[in-house]
Amino acid sequence: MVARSSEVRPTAVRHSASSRAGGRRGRRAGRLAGLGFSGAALLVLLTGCDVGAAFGGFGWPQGGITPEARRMYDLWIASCIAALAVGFLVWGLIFWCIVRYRKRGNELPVQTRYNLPMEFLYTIAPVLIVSVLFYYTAVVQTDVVKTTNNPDVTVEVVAFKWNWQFNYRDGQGVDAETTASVLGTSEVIPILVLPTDRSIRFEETSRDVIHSFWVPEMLFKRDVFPGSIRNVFQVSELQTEGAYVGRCAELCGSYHAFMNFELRVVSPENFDRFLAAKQGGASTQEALTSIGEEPYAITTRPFETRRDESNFNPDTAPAGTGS
Ligand SMILES: [Cu+2]
Repeated sequence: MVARSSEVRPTAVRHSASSRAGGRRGRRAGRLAGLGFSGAALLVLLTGCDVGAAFGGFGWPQGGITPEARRMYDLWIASCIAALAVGFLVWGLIFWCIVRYRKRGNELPVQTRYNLPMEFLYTIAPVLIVSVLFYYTAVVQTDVVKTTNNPDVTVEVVAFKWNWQFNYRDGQGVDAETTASVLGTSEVIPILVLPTDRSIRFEETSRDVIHSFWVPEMLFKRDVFPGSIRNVFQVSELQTEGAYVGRCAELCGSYHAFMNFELRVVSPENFDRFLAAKQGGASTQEALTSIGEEPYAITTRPFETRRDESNFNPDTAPAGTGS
């Protein structure tokens, strides 16, 4: 829309009349902006790495147990802080404009158009912000999905309706051999025992439909596909011993919600003893007991499937034949 000439006051006249005042205002605005940024920087320094914790992780799950999880968490927290800094700047400018240029009479304020420096700024600034976010996202993502050829432990995750099998392998790929195995049932939650301080490669495959392997404390999940697709990911180490619930994160059928398992992180020495006991023929529960661990899952429990002769395909198949 083109404004009538009477609505546009010549900016050059105003400029000469108010250049000194504008300069003072500019310096004051600069000081204020500097003060704001210093305050924000001081806040970050004072609270250190707890900025995320102070704000509940800005909605991101906390308590990651792998370096990869912590890197993703840090990226999220830094992105949130950057977004908030831009947000406060924009909100501040909006409110400043509302107050500074509120209607004081019938005279129109200076109509500013085709301000090239301004247009250049609000085109370049978002491109720069997105580029920086993209760069750090690409760096973290590349790091998180990185695999190596010589992990310390390789475990094959086999998903099926509706449970898990974990196979400890002597190498990588489909041609490697399983040296020990943990199989979940409707009565016993499968426990995936893994060591701290060692790199671990997960190789995923499904027997039927798409599932998803998810341990929330890894802050990472990956789909498990049937057929020849073998999804692989790796963690450089598990940093904290303990028991962590694992879930299927893909709606895979009627009993999807029952596909829980437990990740039990133990010391490398105990892991070696556990694996030796399994390879010697012990059950998972016996092997866990032998290293002083609880034999059954402590973070979740088997669900009552309520499957019996009266409700499991009563007209078409005897109970227990599956679908
Ligand atoms: Cu599933």
